[in-house]
Amino acid sequence: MLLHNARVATMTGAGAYGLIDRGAMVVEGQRLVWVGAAADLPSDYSALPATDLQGRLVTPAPIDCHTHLVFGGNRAREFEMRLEGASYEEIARSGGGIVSTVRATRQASEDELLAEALTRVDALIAEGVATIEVKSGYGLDHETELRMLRVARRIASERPVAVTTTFLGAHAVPPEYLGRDDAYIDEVCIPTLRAAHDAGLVDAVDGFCEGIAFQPAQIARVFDVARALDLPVKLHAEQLSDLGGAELAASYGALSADHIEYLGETGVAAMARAGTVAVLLPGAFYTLRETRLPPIAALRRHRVPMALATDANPGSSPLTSLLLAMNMGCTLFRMTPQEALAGVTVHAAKALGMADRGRIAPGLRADLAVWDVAHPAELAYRMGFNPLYKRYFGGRA
Ligand code: DI6
Ligand code: FE
Repeated sequence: MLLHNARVATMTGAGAYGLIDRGAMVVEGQRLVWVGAAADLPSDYSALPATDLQGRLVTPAPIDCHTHLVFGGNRAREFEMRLEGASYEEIARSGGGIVSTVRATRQASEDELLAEALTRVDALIAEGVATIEVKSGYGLDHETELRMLRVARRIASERPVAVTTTFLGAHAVPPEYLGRDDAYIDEVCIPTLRAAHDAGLVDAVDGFCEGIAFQPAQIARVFDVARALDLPVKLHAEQLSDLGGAELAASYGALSADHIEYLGETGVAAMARAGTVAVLLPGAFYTLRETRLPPIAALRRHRVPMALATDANPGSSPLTSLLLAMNMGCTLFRMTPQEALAGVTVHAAKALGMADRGRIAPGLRADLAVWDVAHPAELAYRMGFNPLYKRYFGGRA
């Protein structure tokens, strides 16, 4: 198949957006086999069935590389409590927060969790998203953690989207282990990780390194198991305070360190050395009315790739729009529109360790988004507007 008459933001090479003005793409099966200026199209491709994209912009299909979109219930009441003055940490310490979603998730059946998750997945797909990372972490017991991961896997058979799963057993201490967090790690989190891995349900391992969650030494015990199982790691680090989480993650060669508002220069340098991606989550920054900005200047200086994601979750980021996350990345974090687009394409793919997507180049998956805009900066510029015209997932419209 030939796609032509398009402006193609390849997100490759050195130029802005890797833009090809009068571009064409050749797709064979699920893959791109040729990308370039229409004038250079080899003649043997010119007889292929062709689609005229009428000058529209084509980008790699966006990738949401950090979500918690499988969960039961919602936290609208907690939203009200915060507006009445309670802080996110106070609510968490008084038995609300993540633990309240754990209660609702434990009570929900697999089918109920799937049906609710699909409403959020559909919102992402409507913006062209083709790959979604989904975390566990609202079960915090053997049975419910595995149920969440099975639901995450089922999403990919219910919808034309790729899903990567992340085990987040070290997300919070469940009520039955209150005050016994080490016992939770050893008796529940680690054995559940092994079982989920045996069941083929785990692509990566995450943790929440924070005063209201787990200490670096506890995260390290989970990461040691991940390493033994040959699973990549990533970490919720420096979201509310600086515990040295990003540096710890980097020492395990982490795919990414996520949130990182409180990250300092040494942590940034450690990430640069390890090739760890910075996943920035402006939806949580916005919802929690955080004032400390992630260290964008230091990340740029150390050439740490920056990804952007929704962090879709019922507490700190009830956001299911990656376009809005791009807008927030620019307006709140002062990222450039080009950084924002790279953040949901090439760098999001890197944050997931997926080399076969996130750019438009021969050999890569034909996951493409076609937009009714003239210039890629328009994607991050508008708010609450979705200019998606068409989406290709593995070459299929
Ligand atoms: N940090 C977050 O922002 C989410 N998880 C985490 O470790 C929030 C999860 C929640 O509040 O339910
Ligand atoms: Fe998160």
